[in-house]
Amino acid sequence: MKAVMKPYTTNQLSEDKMVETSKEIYSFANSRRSVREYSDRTVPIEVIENAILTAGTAPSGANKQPWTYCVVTSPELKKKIRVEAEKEEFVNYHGRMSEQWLQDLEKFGTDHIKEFLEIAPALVIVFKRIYEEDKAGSRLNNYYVNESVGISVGMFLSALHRVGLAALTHTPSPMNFLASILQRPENERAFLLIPVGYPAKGTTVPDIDRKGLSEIMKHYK
Ligand code: IYR
Repeated sequence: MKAVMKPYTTNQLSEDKMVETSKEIYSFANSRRSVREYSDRTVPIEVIENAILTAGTAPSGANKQPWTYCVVTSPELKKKIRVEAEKEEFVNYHGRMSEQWLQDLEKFGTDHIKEFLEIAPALVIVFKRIYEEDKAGSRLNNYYVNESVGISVGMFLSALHRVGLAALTHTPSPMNFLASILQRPENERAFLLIPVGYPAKGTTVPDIDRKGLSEIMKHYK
């Protein structure tokens, strides 16, 4: 089949303006932190919907858009999710994670207790769609699913940060319980659980550093 094309152009800026804008974007991105303590203040659902629409603009393998964003605001479901997540995390922190892993996490002060799963006004559970089904029930492939969903979540987190909301990329592991609780179809696998809300009054974040440019960029001229 022949590709159907349409014209496209980018927002053209002067080089000075590009440099200035890129610095602003970096400075803003660098102010984002993962938050583990939330206020119970509700968030307009439209804001979350728009952030999900933003996430849905991510590039994906063959434009298959292999993601489903489930938004949980029901207190009963949040409680269920917390109970199941804490069961798994208890086992993680008491034997499933290596000594080295536990040591690496020390500076974050995390443990198996996940209060934020009940307090944050919304839990966004991102599922990757490992395949699709056509009307006859035959399997259709998706491609580069982890890469695609990872990029999409990055855009989601940036959109939330831009409107002043906090989030956490939480990975209770294994995450199968999320598909059961939310009754997701067989082609979906939980990818990340993201509490969304306002930071709790007076919350703090670990005092950690980001790598410098020379550590994360190698320029081949
Ligand atoms: N999933 C656990 C452990 C954990 C793992 C990593 I890697 C982190 O960066 C943080 C925590 C938890 O959420 O506590």
